[in-house]
Amino acid sequence: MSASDKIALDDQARAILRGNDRGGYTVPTDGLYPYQWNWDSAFAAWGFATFDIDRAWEEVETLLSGQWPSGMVPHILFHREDPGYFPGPDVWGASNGPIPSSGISQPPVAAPFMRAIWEQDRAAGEARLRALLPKLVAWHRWFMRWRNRDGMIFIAHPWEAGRDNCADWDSAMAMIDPVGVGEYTRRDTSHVNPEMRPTKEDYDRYIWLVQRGRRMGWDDATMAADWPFQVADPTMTFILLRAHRDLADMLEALGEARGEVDAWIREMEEGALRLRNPETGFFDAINLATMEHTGHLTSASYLNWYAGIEDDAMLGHLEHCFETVRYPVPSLAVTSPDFNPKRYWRGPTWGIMNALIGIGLKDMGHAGHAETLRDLTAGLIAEHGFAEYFDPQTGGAAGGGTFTWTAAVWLAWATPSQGDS
Ligand code: 9WN
Repeated sequence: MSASDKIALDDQARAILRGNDRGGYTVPTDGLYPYQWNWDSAFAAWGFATFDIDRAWEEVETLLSGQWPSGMVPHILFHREDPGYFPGPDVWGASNGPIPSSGISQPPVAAPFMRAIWEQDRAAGEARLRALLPKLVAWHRWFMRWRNRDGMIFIAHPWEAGRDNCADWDSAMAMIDPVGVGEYTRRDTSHVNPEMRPTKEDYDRYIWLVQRGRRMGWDDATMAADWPFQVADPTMTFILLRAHRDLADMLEALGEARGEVDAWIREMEEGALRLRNPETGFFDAINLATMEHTGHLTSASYLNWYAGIEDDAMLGHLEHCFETVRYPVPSLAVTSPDFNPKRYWRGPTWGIMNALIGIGLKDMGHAGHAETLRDLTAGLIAEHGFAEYFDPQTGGAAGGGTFTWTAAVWLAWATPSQGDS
């Protein structure tokens, strides 16, 4: 990549973050996603930190300002109503927190990215971090209380994992009969080619679960007693374990007690290993209704290093993936009968997953693998733009364009400029 191409792409990425800034929070992309999404925002903050540290802090402060009294931090904050997205605040009916929101959470990448921001801004950022840490502790405690099964973290809705139509949920979704869901109008398929989005069968179940949560007042105890979709998820489990480690280190650095978080780490170090499928040897999800492994090798399977877990078999799978897939890491292995290169989380490559996998690899001493993945991701974005996700075989851009988290991943991780410093 020439120096001028690199500068142009860095400029473009910054312009995307600025363009998606709605004042204190960033939307994932204009039109398709007009609200503040939880893990998108944490990525956005990481991206902002490369050129506007104050704006980076502000992003996570706004996100955590939507925290519910239970500690839960919602997956969507509906700051200003927008008819362009379905389901909106009226469908969720969740008024449990200070800002209208959804009733579920999303992968807690906030702690790792807040640590990255604070490490660049130790002196000035300390007071801001100190104010936010209790909120992070409360959110992590909520996961340990309401989404924990033997040290594995489960999701109560496919949207909670952030990998909406992933094959990992198929067996649990098949157990739901979305009777009475009624008529509704999707908005996503008017923004994006329907072949790149979840099917109507998926959406009927997504909305049916939302209607059920709403009837239960999104009350954790009521939901825990009778909830038909619970899948232990490698995204949530590996990310929360990593997030606990970063949180504990930040608490210690600021002179706060870390014992409670250390106990969670120990519990999850054991729990995360339960996600290893004894038949295939790789990490996958478990449908808690049947206790069966789902049997799918997904991009989330490779988050073990991000959680600080070494695994030779996963390294072998990754090397095979590098040899056989032009633009890794596909959200579902290309050899799977369910692989679809265009349909969202059933095949496409996502820059955010690559960044998390790459960070983990580097942290665990696999610098060569991390660099390969970073170079391939940089090439993908440079050739095909700041898309929401990409066809892993052709690199073709898919989903929404001018995407916040792809721009953030570029600035904070993929851009060759990162190697300049
Ligand atoms: C539902 C915003 C979000 C991401 C998710 C991604 C997609 C929403 C949707 O977009 O989900 O939450 O309507 O499709 O799957 O990971 O946070 O970018």
